[in-house]
Amino acid sequence: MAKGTSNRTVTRGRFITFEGGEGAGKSTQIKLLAERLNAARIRTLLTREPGGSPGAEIMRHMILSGIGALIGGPEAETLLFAAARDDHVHTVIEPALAQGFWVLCDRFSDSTRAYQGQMGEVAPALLNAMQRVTIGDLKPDLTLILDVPVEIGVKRAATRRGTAAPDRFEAESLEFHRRLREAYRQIAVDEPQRCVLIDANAKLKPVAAKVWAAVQQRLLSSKLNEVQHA
Ligand code: T5A
Repeated sequence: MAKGTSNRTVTRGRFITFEGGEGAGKSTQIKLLAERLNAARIRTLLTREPGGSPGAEIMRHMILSGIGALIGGPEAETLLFAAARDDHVHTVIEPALAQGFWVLCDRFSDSTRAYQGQMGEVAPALLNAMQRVTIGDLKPDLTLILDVPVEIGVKRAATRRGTAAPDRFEAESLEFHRRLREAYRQIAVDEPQRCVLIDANAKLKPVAAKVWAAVQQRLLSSKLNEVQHA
């Protein structure tokens, strides 16, 4: 073995994504989960989409301004999301997982399925092709879908926004948000091994407890045993 190298193998980290409609509480809950995992001595990386890498953060501004939809319609917007994801996956997510970090991502490919697939009515063939190019075999180990009634989510998002103008998606109709909620609920039904639907229509603490229970049940029990026996 070369001088200075080690034969210690690093276990790949776990990949957890948070999904849901506007104002469901994803950003709030993902931070609480990161704190709990860090307290359990699990190294975590908190990231988000669109964005999460320097290049993708630049694209985020373009996308949320609505320019993609304006100049090229839903397909062009889908390509912008895919370009941002490609950079994020290859420069941030995959390297972090390989170094053993648990990656917590605020929105990922299910957002494209729900928003552009269901709402933008982009053809599944284009969505599948983009998914193959950007994420390949990378699938979240666990996806937590936060579910709230549309009126509550929209109200929460408006409160958080204050006097700022709504972004491209926040400005959509209530009917849009209702169909979006259904799209997410369908993803949870279609992929029960990967997804857990969390009732997020409650105060912060009970929602955080449900998130933590799902992580413990799906991913953490074996990991905590490893820590205890280390
Ligand atoms: N998009 C994204 C696509 O169309 N396709 C894609 O492929 C991707 C990746 C991103 C937009 O891009 C779209 C989807 C989005 O529209 P964004 O700015 O990143 O937009 O914002 P969102 O992810 O949409 O975040 P939201 O605005 O929906 O908010 P969150 O993160 O769900 O909610 P959060 O935690 O910020 O909470 C909102 C407010 O509610 C309060 C919080 O304090 C905050 O003020 N709150 C609660 N209040 C009461 N009870 C609770 N339990 C609460 N939890 C939070």
